[in-house]
Amino acid sequence: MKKFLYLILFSLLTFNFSLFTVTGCAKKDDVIKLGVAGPMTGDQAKMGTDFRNGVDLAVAEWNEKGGVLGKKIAMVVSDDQHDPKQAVSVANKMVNEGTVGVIGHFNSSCSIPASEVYNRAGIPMITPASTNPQLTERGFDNIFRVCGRDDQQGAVAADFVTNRLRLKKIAILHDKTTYGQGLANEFKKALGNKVEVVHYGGIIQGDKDFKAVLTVVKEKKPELIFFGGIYPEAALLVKQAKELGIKTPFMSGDGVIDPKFIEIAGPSAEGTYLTFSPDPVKIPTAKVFLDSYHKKYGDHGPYSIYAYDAANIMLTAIKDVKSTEGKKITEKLHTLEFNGALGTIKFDKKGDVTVAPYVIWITKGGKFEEYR
Ligand code: ABU
Repeated sequence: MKKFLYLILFSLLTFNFSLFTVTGCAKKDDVIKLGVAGPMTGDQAKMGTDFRNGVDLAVAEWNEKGGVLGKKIAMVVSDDQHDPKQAVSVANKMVNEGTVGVIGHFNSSCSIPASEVYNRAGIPMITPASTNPQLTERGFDNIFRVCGRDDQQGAVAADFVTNRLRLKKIAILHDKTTYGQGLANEFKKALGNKVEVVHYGGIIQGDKDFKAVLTVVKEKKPELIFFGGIYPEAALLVKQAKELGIKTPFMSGDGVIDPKFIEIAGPSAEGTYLTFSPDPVKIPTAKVFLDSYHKKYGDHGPYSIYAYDAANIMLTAIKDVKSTEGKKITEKLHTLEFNGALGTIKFDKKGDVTVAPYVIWITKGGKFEEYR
């Protein structure tokens, strides 16, 4: 009961928090509402928090300069709990609340169904992190992403495994989600017939014991285990593989690059590979963002900077068209060349970024670093 009451209180607070903080005693219509949606609670809450902080920083900077179109910006935070049904529900709530644009969601399994709601309502959505190709393949002109796609990162991972590591026998696991299974499929497709896939199968997201499936994988003697999924399960897989005496290298995608992975996996995380975009610490245009973010929220997460740029892109489009009309903002987003913390971002006709550079990362000394 106590937990239930806490959840209700949290939902109320997260949904309206910034509205209260920004507007004070202003009327609701005196603000422009920008939505931010992702997993704000539960085992992926770190990603949602990174989104919220990134958008919060952008909104604070705009509000310090007077807001947009002469109004203050209010951030409307929504928790989808990485549940597709909940994502549709919060999308409907945000539409009904009069949100003019949405930064989110995190999970492709949430972004895809939620984007149908935003598409019907004509509200532009920019996801900082949903990488499943399907998101931008349905002809929705108001749906955008500032990250790359899994067909791009799957190809980079396959190239690394075949041409750099020169491996011949791979096991592939996934978490049966739109993202996890989608990435596993793209990786497998890109491997072609250059390697033998000795095991391909799913695990259940939320499970805590993967020793049965790992024992099956061990018997097949793969030279690498690839996992399509998110850090909570990836960390347990790596940890339990080590406990079973599996020395095979482990590789995954962008859903795993979070300090929580290393925290949960401990020393077993050492030497694991993943694909993600280049380190923002090495991007000169990201320095101001990183300094401001660290001062206000502490360490940045992998997608904090993406959420920050996505919010700035949305607000710039609103400013440029001098309107909060979804159709006008959407049209502007398709032509905007935005110079932000990540560098220059431009969208193609589908709503994908025109440049999506994926690189290989490795965990070394308890930290993620780009692999050279
Ligand atoms: N791209 C990483 C995890 C988010 C998603 O696409 O589901």
